[in-house]
Formats: sequence, structure tokens, C-alpha cells
Amino acid sequence: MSMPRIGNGHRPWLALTLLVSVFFAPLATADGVEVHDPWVRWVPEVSDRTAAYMRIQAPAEERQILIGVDSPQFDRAEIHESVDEDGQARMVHWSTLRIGAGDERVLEPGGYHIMLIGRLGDALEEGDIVELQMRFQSGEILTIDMPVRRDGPERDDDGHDHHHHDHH
Ligand SMILES: [Cu+2]
Repeated sequence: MSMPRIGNGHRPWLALTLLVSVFFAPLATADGVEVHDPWVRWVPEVSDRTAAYMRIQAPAEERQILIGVDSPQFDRAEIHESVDEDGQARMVHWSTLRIGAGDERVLEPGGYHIMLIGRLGDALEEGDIVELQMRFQSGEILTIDMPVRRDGPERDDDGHDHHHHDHH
């Protein structure tokens, strides 16, 4: 009865395999867009929405534009940015997200994120996998598996993550 529920009906061992692959190999499109360290914030069952974070890297040759996101586990997904406006935190909904050639766009708490709205299945537990389809203007679609976590990967104190950037 106390077995953790795993998203998509995967068996636990499969979820573990996915976790390992998610954290040790970047996911990439044929164009060379790379996604690193994706994760979804765990939220209490009462909440039907949460946010996903990751780093998206564009190839040196060409800028990339993310034009849409979708998850089969949520009603809809949106590109958001948390902003501070006169001391009030609010979220801006962007229709696209541009990543300059050779640049990295960091989606992180307090900044850009993928908002996942209207959870369709059971509450998400830590270690569950949320699938996300990312559509780029180039026509490429990247499908990634994002583990549910309470906290993101370790980062520098200033949150800029240069450290990790230098090490892959
Ligand atoms: Cu949001």
C-alpha cells in the first residue's frame, strides 16, 4: 500500500532509470537544442498546478524559439515569468521564449518557468515523472521527462548556475 505512485503507470525501477538518464545526459533535438536538469516542483495534493524548471541551451549556429509547451498530465502548460512589480509578485504569460544562438536560458524559481495548470491525474509524488513536449519554431519537438522534486539541483548561492554551465 505504501509503494510510491509513479506517473504514467511506470514501474518504480523504470522511474529510477529515467531519473538517472534525466540527470546525466542532456536531452537534445536534432537541431542541437539541449535541455539540462529539468524538474517539477512538488506541491501538496490540494494544488492542481505547479511549475517546471530547466536550462535550455541553443546551438552556437542558430537562435531557437520555443513556441509551445504541453504535458499530457496537465490541462495546459504555459511559458511564464515571475516578476516583481512595485513589490507585488506576479506572473507574466509569454507566448514564446527566445534563446539566442549559443545562449542558455535558465528557467528557475523566481524567474522564467513552465507553468503546469490543471493536473489531470493523481497528486504528484517526489520521484514521479512529468512529461513535457516542447515545440520550437524550427518545427522540432523535444519530449522530456521531468522528475518531481522538492528542490532543484544544487546551484550557486546567487542562483546563476555558472558552476554547472562550465562542467558539461
Ligand atoms: Cu507561473
